[in-house]
Amino acid sequence: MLLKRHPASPILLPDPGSDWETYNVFNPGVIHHNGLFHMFYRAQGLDWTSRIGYAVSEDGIHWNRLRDPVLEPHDASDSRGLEDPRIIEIDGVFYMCYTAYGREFSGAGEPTHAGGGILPMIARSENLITWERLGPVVRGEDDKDHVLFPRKIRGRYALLHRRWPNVWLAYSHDLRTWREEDMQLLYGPRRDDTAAWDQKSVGSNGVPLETDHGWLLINHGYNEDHVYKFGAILLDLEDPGRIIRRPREAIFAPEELWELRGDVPNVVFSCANPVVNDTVYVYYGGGDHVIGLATCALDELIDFVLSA
Ligand code: BMA
Repeated sequence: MLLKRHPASPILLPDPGSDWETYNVFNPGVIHHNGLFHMFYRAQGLDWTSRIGYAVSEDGIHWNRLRDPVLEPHDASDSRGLEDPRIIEIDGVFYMCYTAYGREFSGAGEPTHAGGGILPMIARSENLITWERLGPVVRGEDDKDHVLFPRKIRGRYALLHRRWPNVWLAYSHDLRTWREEDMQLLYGPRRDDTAAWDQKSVGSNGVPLETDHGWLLINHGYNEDHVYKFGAILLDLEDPGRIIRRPREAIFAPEELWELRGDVPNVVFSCANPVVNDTVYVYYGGGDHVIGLATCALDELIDFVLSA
């Protein structure tokens, strides 16, 4: 596999001494800013509700965590938890995409992750600790795994989001209004290819990487057996609605015990791939239980995608 586990993995574990991160820490967003790695991770404790914790590191491997979460439920729209943060910075302002899981929904029965109980949310911060909620991208559908591009494209903010089981591209002038006419289907699972690792569903990982060849995306998918793997995709820089390459081969798969077991089996799930000194740092949740790190040289990843 192209991505190699860092030998220190898993690099962050649940804290049995805490009430909100007792059981699971996973799926972190990470941004490298002013020489430090800033991590926002999903944590589940005694009430099994996801909160967003913060940790900081000089080397990306050893972390100092804040005692309290930086984001937690505040009303019925997110009372069941805040999940899977992805972070960008534009002009000194940080934006976090996260999934709110709540009780507010339109439909019959109880809300579930696969229904109207989730909202793909965007929040903003100027200091990484206090966050203001801007609002959701869409309402009333199974839509998550949303991630902003790290700069405006032709004057508008651009975002990838997953309308199950496909990935869509969307544009907005202000991050609050996302119009249906500014959205388009980008790619979907390889449904006709029964041997494909991404045969059932696909979604985005971390923030798209701007390279000379195009936007480099690391993405995820799963098959009928619900085994999560990562792949890579290259999009046109000025028109990310155009796919340049989509290799068939996966670049990472669950192999370690803490990826094959955990709270949910056979899961590697990533919301972060910052590049520092030409190395791609892929942070990911293993088994929805702990946080791992896998890396590769940016050049190698580009060569892999271009040679597909
Ligand atoms: C997805 C998300 C992730 C999770 C994954 C595997 O739908 O909810 O947070 O890691 O399922 O359980």
